[in-house]
Amino acid sequence: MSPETLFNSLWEQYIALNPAVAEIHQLFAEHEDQVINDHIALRTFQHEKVGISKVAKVFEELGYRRCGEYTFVEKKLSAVHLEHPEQPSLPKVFISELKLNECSEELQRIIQSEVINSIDPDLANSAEFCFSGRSWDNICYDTYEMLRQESEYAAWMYVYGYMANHFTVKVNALSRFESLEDVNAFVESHGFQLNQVGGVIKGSPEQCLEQSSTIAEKRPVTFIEGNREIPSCFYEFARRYPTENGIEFSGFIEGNADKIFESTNMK
Ligand code: OOG
Ligand code: NI
Repeated sequence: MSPETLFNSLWEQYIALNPAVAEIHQLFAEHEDQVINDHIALRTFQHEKVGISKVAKVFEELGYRRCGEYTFVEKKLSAVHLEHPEQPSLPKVFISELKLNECSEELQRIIQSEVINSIDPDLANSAEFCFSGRSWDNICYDTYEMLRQESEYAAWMYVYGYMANHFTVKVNALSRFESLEDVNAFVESHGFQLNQVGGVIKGSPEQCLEQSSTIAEKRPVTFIEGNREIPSCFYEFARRYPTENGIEFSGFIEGNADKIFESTNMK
């Protein structure tokens, strides 16, 4: 699979599930020749069958290299980001995993039996794994609620599974917008809500990265108990600045990311 095919599959899955994202993208496309993606993000569980190594491998086989590591103590997450050294115009990839061994035994038991055991091992070893969505069925709303009390991340994964939970517009590459503030005002003026956790703009020019994101729209999901509306995916906007060496900062910032994760929270 070529990087173009992979990102295309991820994009199609993402906008099919998230009409608000498709609308926002369309609004940018009306004003811009092209809308460049800074990065995408994928989530998983720390486990040899499906962990970061499995997901990262898909990108590594396409020439991506691991460039940064991140830890989120409170959320019990660890993450890496990958870049493509030969094709820097390809989106960066941020992959996180929930450290199951730090979670309650109940959560571990549910994720192991309902999610991990249900994933076809061949699927987990394929490039398609990244956009396989939820390959387990009969999800239970009570279980979703229980997971959510402990980890919004686990609950989101239980419902949606493997997909890009966001794409990110690279603000630097937009010709009609000067600043992230301008982008935010544009998005809000069309009636879309932004994630306010820790302030709308996460980061600063001094940190060489400013980010904002929409709140994931709620989409209908079928549970054993019936249909419920559950936050799905969001859209992010990022502006990068050069570091002291004059080269654009290409990493991520734990303090920002910690808040961006919450764009898919139910509350
Ligand atoms: C990833 C959140 C972190 C960023 O740009 O810092 C992130 C996620 O929500 O899975 O995307
Ligand atoms: Ni992001």
